[in-house]
Amino acid sequence: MNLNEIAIHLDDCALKVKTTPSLRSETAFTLDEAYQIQELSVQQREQRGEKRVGVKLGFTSKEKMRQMGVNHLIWGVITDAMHVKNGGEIVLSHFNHPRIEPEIAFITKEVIDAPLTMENALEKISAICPAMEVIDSRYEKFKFTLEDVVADNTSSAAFVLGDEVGVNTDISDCAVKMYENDEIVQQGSTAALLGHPIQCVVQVSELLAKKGQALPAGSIILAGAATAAHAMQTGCTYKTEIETIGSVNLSSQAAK
Ligand code: OOG
Ligand code: MG
Repeated sequence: MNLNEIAIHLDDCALKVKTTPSLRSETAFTLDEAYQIQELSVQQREQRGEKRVGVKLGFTSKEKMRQMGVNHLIWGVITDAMHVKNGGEIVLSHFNHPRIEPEIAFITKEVIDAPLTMENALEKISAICPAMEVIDSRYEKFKFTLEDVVADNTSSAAFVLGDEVGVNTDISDCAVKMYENDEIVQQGSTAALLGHPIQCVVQVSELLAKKGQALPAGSIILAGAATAAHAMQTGCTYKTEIETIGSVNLSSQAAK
């Protein structure tokens, strides 16, 4: 398969809720080529009318790296079709094997097109929100190489944002708790995100600069999970509470 055929195959798996064996074993594409495949697969979504609304980072915490055995920061594209409203519903039959992650999100105030530092990154941000990401691998058993997962748009599937707080909120070390109904299923701290979550904005700025790309004002940046991801079950409410930042929730339903 050439890069475009791989992109169409992965997009088809997402659309039809199917899995595929690792593609890397068949075609030895590089990490750069994996990002080209990702871009081509996002273009498939755009052809169906989806709009880009921001980017997401993956493997920004040690817990996530440990869980998946991938030791490298990655990024992907999120679209409007992936956005679920706070308190909304995830239909599990739309996904292969969805997992949920507690995250935080940054909303950008100005275009980002050059490298930022820890000191000036917040100037580009208008608000911060508690968030959760639903990831779903198009690979069998959620097993992939670094190149595979990048090609698969870093397992992007859905996300939910809670109410915004101001940029002066201290987000450096806030306790994170994710609940399935009344039970805590994951917990950690925002400090797990590259040492300080604002570092996630810095990383995005560097990735953009390296690619000569710009992220428009009003975009969402999902900073990555501070804990391992949790496999979603039917008929549950998932809530993430982040100290001083706030909470966000959604529920799961088998089918519609
Ligand atoms: C890749 C996506 C990782 C995160 O928050 O670290 C990610 C995966 O684990 O399937 O979204
Ligand atoms: Mg994530």
